[in-house]
Order: sequence, then C-alpha cells, then structure tokens
Amino acid sequence: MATSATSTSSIGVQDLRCEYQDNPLGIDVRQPRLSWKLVSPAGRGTVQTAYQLRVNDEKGELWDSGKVPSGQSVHVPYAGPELRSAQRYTWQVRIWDGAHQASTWSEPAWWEMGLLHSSDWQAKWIEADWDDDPQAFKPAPYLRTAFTLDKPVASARLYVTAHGLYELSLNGQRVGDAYFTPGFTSYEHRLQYQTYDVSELLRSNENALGVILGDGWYRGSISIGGLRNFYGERLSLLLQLHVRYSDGSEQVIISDEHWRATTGPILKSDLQDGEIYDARLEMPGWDQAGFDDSRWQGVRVAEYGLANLVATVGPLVRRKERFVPLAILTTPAGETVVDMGQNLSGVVQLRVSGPAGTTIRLQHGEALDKAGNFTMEHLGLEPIIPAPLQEVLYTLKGEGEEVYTPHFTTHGFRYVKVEGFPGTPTPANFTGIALYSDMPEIGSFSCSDPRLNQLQHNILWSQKGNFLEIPTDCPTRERAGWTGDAQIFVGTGSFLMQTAGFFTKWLKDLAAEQGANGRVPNMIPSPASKLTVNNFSTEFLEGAAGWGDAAVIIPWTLYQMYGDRRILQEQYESMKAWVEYERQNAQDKYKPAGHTAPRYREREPHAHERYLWDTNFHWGEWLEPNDPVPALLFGEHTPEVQQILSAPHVATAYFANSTRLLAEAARVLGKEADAQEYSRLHEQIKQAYISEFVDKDGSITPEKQAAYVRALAFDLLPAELRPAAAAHLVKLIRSAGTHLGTGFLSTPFLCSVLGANGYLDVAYELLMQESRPSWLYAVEKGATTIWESWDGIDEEGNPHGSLNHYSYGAVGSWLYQVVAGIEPTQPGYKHASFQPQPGAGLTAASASYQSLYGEVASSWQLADGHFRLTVTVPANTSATVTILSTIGKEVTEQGQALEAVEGITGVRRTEDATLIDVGSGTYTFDVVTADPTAGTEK
Ligand code: RAM
Repeated sequence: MATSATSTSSIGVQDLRCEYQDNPLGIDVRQPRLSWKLVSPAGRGTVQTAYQLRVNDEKGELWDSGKVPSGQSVHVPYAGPELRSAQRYTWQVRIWDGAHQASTWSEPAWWEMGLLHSSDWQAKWIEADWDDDPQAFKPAPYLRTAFTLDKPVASARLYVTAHGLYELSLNGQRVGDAYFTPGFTSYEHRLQYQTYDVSELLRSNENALGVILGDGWYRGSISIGGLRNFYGERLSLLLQLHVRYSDGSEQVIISDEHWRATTGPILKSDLQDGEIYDARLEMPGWDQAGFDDSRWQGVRVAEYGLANLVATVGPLVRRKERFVPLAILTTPAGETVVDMGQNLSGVVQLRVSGPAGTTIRLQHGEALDKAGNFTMEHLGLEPIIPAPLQEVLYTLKGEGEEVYTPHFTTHGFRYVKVEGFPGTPTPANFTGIALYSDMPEIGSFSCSDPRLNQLQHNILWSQKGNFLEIPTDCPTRERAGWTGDAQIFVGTGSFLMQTAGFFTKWLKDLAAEQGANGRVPNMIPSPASKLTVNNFSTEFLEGAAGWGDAAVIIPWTLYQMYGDRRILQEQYESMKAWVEYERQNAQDKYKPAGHTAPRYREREPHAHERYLWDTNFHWGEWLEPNDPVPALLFGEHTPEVQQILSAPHVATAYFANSTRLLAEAARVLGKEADAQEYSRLHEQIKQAYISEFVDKDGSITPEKQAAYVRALAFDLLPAELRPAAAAHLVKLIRSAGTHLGTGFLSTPFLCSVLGANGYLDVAYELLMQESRPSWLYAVEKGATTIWESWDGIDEEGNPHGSLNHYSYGAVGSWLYQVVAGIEPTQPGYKHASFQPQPGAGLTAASASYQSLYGEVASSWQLADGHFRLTVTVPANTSATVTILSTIGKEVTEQGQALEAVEGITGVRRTEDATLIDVGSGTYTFDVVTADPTAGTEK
C-alpha cells in the first residue's frame, strides 16, 4: 500500500464512536457509521486531509479502506463485506494532517452485531400458564429456568425482549443496568430486543435464569386517561442465551415450554398508577440454581412471531441522579411530606425497619397548595383526565433494614406524602432517584444572572423528566409522545443532550405510524385509534399543524445539530408524505363552512386558496396566556374556542415551513427534482399566506404576537414588510406591559425574531421580565422545572396544570445561540459561528457543547470597559467569530493584531461588525467596548 508515512504527525486520534456509541453491543445497522476525534498538542488550525480505516473480524482483516483523501471524520460509513449476526468487529483509524503527515493508528474500538435475521432466533415466546382478568390489576409473573454448562465457557451473549417490561437476572444477579426494557416503541411494528454480555455471570455446572415481567406500556396504563391493554392482554418473554465454550462449541439456552412461572411480592405495577409490593411474599433464591420450583406453574408457548423484532436503537433508561430530601415537612393538614427539592421523574428508594406487615403508602406530587398542603389535584384535567395515582404501597417483611425500590413504575414528583411509616421518618429513609433515557449531557450554559442559571437548570430538568424512552409532554398526567412538544423542544434538547439515538428511534416509530395519506398522529407511539374522549374517537385530532410537522422539523434539526445525513435519508419519505398530506388538505377542501376569519368569509374563492391550509382540526398556537385550556380540549367549541383552534394562519405557516425544509433536505440528499418542486410550492404557499393574512402596512391577521413571530421566523413576509411587522410585534408586546403573549408554537422564536429584527433590547426585557407571563416568574416562584402554562403556580400559590412540561423551555436555544453566541453554521458544527450578543446588564455568559469533533465553547466577560471572549474550536472544524460594533471595534487576540495571529485565516471589518475566521484552537479576544462603562455597576 502506498500509505506509509515517512514521518508521523503529532496529532492523535481518539474517542472512536460507532453509531454515536462507545463500543456498541448488539446493533443491526448494516453499514454502521464511524466517527473519531483529532487531538492536537500543538493547538491551532488542525485539519484532517485523509483517513484510513481498518476493520477486523475474528478471522483477521476484513476491510481496509485504504487512504481516503477526505476531511470527513464523523459518520464515515463502514463499506466492507456484509456484516454477520452476533459478530464482533474491531476497528482502528489513522489520519493525515494538514501537512500530509500520518498519525499513528488509534487504539482499537469495536462494535458487535445483534441477531440480524428471524432465522437466528430459536427461542419461543412464552407466558405464564394461567388466565387472568384483563380488566384487573395483576401480580407480576416471575419466570425461571435452570440449566447446566459442562465445559469451560469462553463467552456468552443473551438476547431478550418481552411483551411488557422485563427485569432479568442470571444466577441471582441483575443483568444489565437498564430499566423499563425492552423500551417503548410502536410495538406492532417495532419491538426492540437487548443484547447483554453475560460471560462473567455464568458458572460451571448449575445455572439459573430469572425474569420478572411488568405491565409497562404494553398492557399497563398509557397516555391520556390511562388506557389499558393497548398492545395486548398477556405478558410474554422471548430469550435466547448463546454460550460459547473454550473449545469453540456452542450451546443455546432458550425460552421454551420447560420454564416455570409463579407470582411473588409485586402485587401490582403500573407506570402511571404505581406499585404494590409485599415483601413477605419474597422468594429468596428464586433466580438461582438449586431453588425448588416444583410448586410453580408451567408456561405456555405463544405464537407472536418475530417479524417486528429490531435491535435497540436509542439509549436505554438508567438510574441517574440521586436526591437526599431537602426536608421532611409536617403540613398544616398534619401530613408527613418529603420534599426532594427537585421536580423529577423517577422513584423513591425506601430504607426502613419495622414490624412485619406494616404498610407504608407513598403518594407522589409536584407541588404544595397555597396553604402548604400536599396536592395532586392539578395533575389531572377533570372531568376527562383524572390525576394519575402515582402511589406506592410497601409492606414490610420485618427483618432488619429493608431497602425497596419500585420495579416497573415511575412518577413525576417533587413531594412525597408518606403514610403508615413505622416511627419517625428521617431524610435517610428516602432517596429520590431520577430515571431517564441515558443520553450524554453535552451542552451547558451559565451566566452572571443566577435567575437565568436557574431557568437553564429548569430546562434541563424538564428534559430529564420527559425524555424517558419517548419525548413526553409531562411525566404525570399524560406521559404521551406529543409530536408538537417534541418538535418545539428538539433544538434546545439536542444542544443539552446527545439525542441522536433517542430521536432516531422515535422517528422510526413516527414513520411506522404515519397514515397512508401521510397523516401523522398527535402522539407517537399513538394510542389515538383507541382513545375516546366524551365518546368521541380522538382520531379526528390527528394530523394537526405544528404537531405533525415534527415529521419534518425533527430530522432537519438533528441534521443541523449532528451532521447526521442518514436521519434525513431514512426519514425522507416520511417527511415528504407529511408535506403531501398538508398539500392535499390545503387544496382539496378549501373554505369550510363556519370559518371565522372575517376577511375570509366575505370573499369568493381565489386561486391562492388552494395553498391555504384551512381545514382539519388544529391546536392553533396552543396555550397562549389566559387560554381556557379545558374548554380548548373538551369543552363546547364556541366561536371563541373555534377561532383559537381552527387557526388557518398557523396551519398555512407550518405548511410553508415544512415545505421549505423538505426542499432543503432534498437538496442535501441530491434529489434535485424534489428540491425544485418543493421550492416552487413553498413560494406559492408564501404568496398565498401574504395574500390572505398580511396587509400592506405589515400588519397580520390575527393581530397576535404569535402570528407576527411565526411569520418573521418562517420568513413568510415580503422583505420590505419585515421592519413594519417587527414594529407591530413590539407594539403588541409593549401594550401588554412588555409581556409575552405567545403559546407553545411561537414562544421558541420570540426572542430570536426580536433580536434578528433590531429589537435585542426588547428580547432581553422579555427574558428578564419577572411578572407573569414570563420565564422568570416561574423562577421567582421557586420552579425547578418548566411549567405547562405561564401561571403554573398562581399569585396566591396554587398550582395549575403540569409543572414539568418542556415546551416553553425552548427559549434555551436563544440562551446558547445569542446570549453565549454559539451556533452551527455547517451541520454538526463542522463550521460554527460565535456571535455573543450581551444585553440586560449581564456581565458574563458561557456555553459549551461536545460536538462529534470535540468541544465547542464560548465564554465572555464584560469588565472595566473591555469585552473578553474566549472561544474553543475543535480540531478539524473552523469557525467565524463576529464581534458586533455595538460591543466595540478595537479587537485584539492576546495582545496581538488579528492579522498576525496564528490560526486566524481571515479578518473582515464592516460597519456592523468585525468578522474573524479561525481554524481550530482556543482564542481569547479583547475588545475595547463602545460603551466605556460597560461591565461596571451602574
Ligand atoms: C396537552 C398535552 C401536550 C399538548 C397537547 C395539545 O394535553 O399535555 O402538551 O401538545 O395537549
């Protein structure tokens, strides 16, 4: 090979990732993508000019890419021979730097394939051999089998899934550290299995496998109103253990008719309702060899097939932060209430001693009422959605200290009401454990104002509270994968955490549940087909604007954040189908009777109306301040309510926006014909929007903040009307006493639209506004998560609605992109923009983000008439640093003139800004501020 280098580069190659993961076990991606980071001791301007990959299987070298002249260091697809089930592949990479010097080979990393074909499965679906009442809550089945291994074991892999949830142990030890496995997917279409390396848990001779099954999403309560038995009525197990002996032979242990089944201490478990556990019914040794299971019952073999099995795509749920109670309160009503100090989704671990038969009752709520008493009332939407039970009952066995953590349930809570506790409870008796999908935290933000730091904390904790297998609206009332909420938050959430796997999985479910006409359900996975409210099937609510658009917005956002072109590729048909659904609805049946927009009623149909989406049910802007929520949801659809919901200006704007994004996606994927087609369509929708909703003076119907924000954010106005529209928006904000008036859909864009149109000061005033509706009102009221409505806790101190709903937390993106000033200008931060825009008296802000290339960071301080900005640009990327002239014009880097600085590749000075192009490295700029008093106390 002509690849050997004469001298070696000082650049190292590290952090090898396959499909975003560190050595993934059990994937089924046929061409896994490989990423690596360059580390350069020298510092600045590091680039890769070529790479070489080599992949080995157990027989030796399988694929050598040869030297590939390319700067690509993330998402390089494996392109060797076909990958085989259950095989481990080891890989290494080396790169050539800017001086065409080769690095040394990286340390080896690996990935291992799962079971790729149905024929790889020998296991049978099994379930306990008894019948039970599908309507009643039932004890959890315990299943076991014993087996003998008669030769020394080299390695072992266990493949497992279930209908319901499973908790698995081998020889008495828990297998893996994940919870709520096999995860939540659209089970009819896609059921994940997990792969575990259990080599270390096996013993010679006698072994035993034990499995507990929980109702989970499969047959437990899900979604609005706790729909049950949605996917089926019986819990089942599918398990296959491959044991490889040192002599090369193999033995396979499977779930089959020889297993035994019984029930034990878990008398009821339900994700929403909670768990009942009677420790007196424990069966010591039940999951170990030598246990006498002769009194257990048998199992049945069931025929569920294997067609829907898929390997695990997203991160699994793990136990994360632990909380020691802040206090144990006695409320005015005399209740004992544990305060965890943080609103979270998870469970309480109990540590208790007391007499056998004592039952402790725990109820989990998010708030105290204005009198300081425990309440859960606000967690429902009476009369339709009852508050979730969120109750745990534990009965002691009376043998010393007992430690109990619920198995198959999770609650949204900060406060825990405790009854029946033996003796006086102390904080040591209770540990709060957060449970969520285990995604790396990759983004951070902080600044000189502690209130904004608390807001940032609340945003992150609403993400943690709601990214549990699927992106949910809240961890209490509905726990549903509402598409609208997800698309609103995906940008912020994908900065804070590595969400690629999480959303890749969920988007596959979205596509699987999309109708043949492209309609996207409101919730994914969707219970809508069986959900009735007031005797109405909720199916008519499906395909709402701003909700179904998740099909387009989320893949596009992930592409921007992670440079993940494959997500675009895989979702493309789903994206396109959604836009076609919008197009159909817009053109088929325009001008429905009873429409309320006045101008609209008066006129004859015009050609542009075929581009107005003015049919179907919509949620409208959703939850603008003072909206009558229950009426919106279930009340009589009075003209007022109808007006809020029908919202053709919302639907048409989303139609335009998704069409534009689809055109851009088509361009990225090289689908030129589509790119042109959808660009044209976009222009037509935009013109229709202007004809219908925009006046010559730049005013928009309806005269609402949200309408202006959306039109500006989605670029729906003629350029010359933008300033006037922005001025209208500011007038509305001022006439509301400098308060926001937006709901779910346009709040994320409010500050950015203001800033981008010359009203940065107004954006900051809204951000810093303390009276409601505002972000800091919640902070002032002691919120630890983001609320569903602007008055989650009212002036009197009474809670309303869910207190853990991330949508309004989408302002996070603005904190990172504008306050700290980091933005990806090429997908995956291959090129970044640093353009901090200080305001509102902040004297410092910083943000950092772990991109696939490495850390992108920005940190600035204003002091003594100087603005100092430190930026970090990862190797193999570049950036543009923009210092606005409003900050200052005299810019140096560590005392040097910009032109003389190593790593700076270009400097441009305009009236408005100094623009500095840089290669990788860390730079510290000093700017003499335009305002000499900047950063000093005034
Ligand atoms: C609410 C959900 C969700 C929202 C829908 C329209 O009940 O909590 O946040 O997307 O309705």
